[in-house]
Amino acid sequence: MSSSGWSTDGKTVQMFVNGDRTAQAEVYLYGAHVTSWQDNKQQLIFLSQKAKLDGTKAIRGGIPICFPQFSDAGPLKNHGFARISVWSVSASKSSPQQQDGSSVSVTFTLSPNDVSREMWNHDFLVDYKVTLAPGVLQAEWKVHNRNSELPFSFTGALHTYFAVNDASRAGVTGLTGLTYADKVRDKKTFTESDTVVRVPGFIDRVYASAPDSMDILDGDTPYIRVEKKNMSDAVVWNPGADNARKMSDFGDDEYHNMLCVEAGTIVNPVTVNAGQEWCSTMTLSKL
Ligand code: TA6
Repeated sequence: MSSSGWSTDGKTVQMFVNGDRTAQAEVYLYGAHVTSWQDNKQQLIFLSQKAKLDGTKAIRGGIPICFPQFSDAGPLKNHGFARISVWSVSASKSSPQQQDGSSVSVTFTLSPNDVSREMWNHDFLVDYKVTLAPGVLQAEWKVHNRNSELPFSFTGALHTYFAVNDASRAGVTGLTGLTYADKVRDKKTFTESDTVVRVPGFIDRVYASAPDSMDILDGDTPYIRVEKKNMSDAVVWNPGADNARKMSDFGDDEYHNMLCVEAGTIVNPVTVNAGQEWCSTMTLSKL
């Protein structure tokens, strides 16, 4: 008999599924930030040993929520304010509940705060539902425009840091033929010619109109599938040695053990009219 459930200490939410295949996940209320996803005891998400977990800066690793701006694609702070805000748990308000079956979902909610009003003065509500099941971690995020009249536009991404044994052997499939902006080459655009995008060291590419399913390879072995709905673009990032040394919350050698493959809406901002909502999903599957 499978059992599943969640608990919280007010700072983090621990989610679990127990059965013939166990799964666990951890989410910080700061940033609604997934910091761990273990499937059958294998850690699939990278978290820097030097990550700040005290709310003083964005958590390095896990799944940062980039909203309402992706990276430096606008006037706001890099990746916006969602990942540096404290979210609330909007699932059942009562004590943690056992949920039948072999999956558990917890929904986190963000509404305007002093930081967001300073940066981006809109009346918004973001719901972020994390679902854990054997072999699967899913994030569904909804952005509601609660302005009375004004539409708003945003860019964003789920900036997932995957744990890999050796980034130089990792790869990403599904990107062949796409146009990408290459931050390593002054954001000039190129067309992807490789069937498998490998990680030569520093890589930082925004692929436009990426497919809704991409596989991360460990060597030539399929490792994790990234599926997205209603997010048009994808990012592949590894800081490489030089940038790793410049990040105070990232170990000098940690770039060997992580690869970011991000689902996002980056190239063309999303516009949400007053009273409307935008919804997207990212599903990660252990292959
Ligand atoms: O998603 C890739 C990227 O935009 C890189 O350009 C790099 O800046 C990375 O995000 C990390 O950004 P952060 O603000 O978390 O250091």
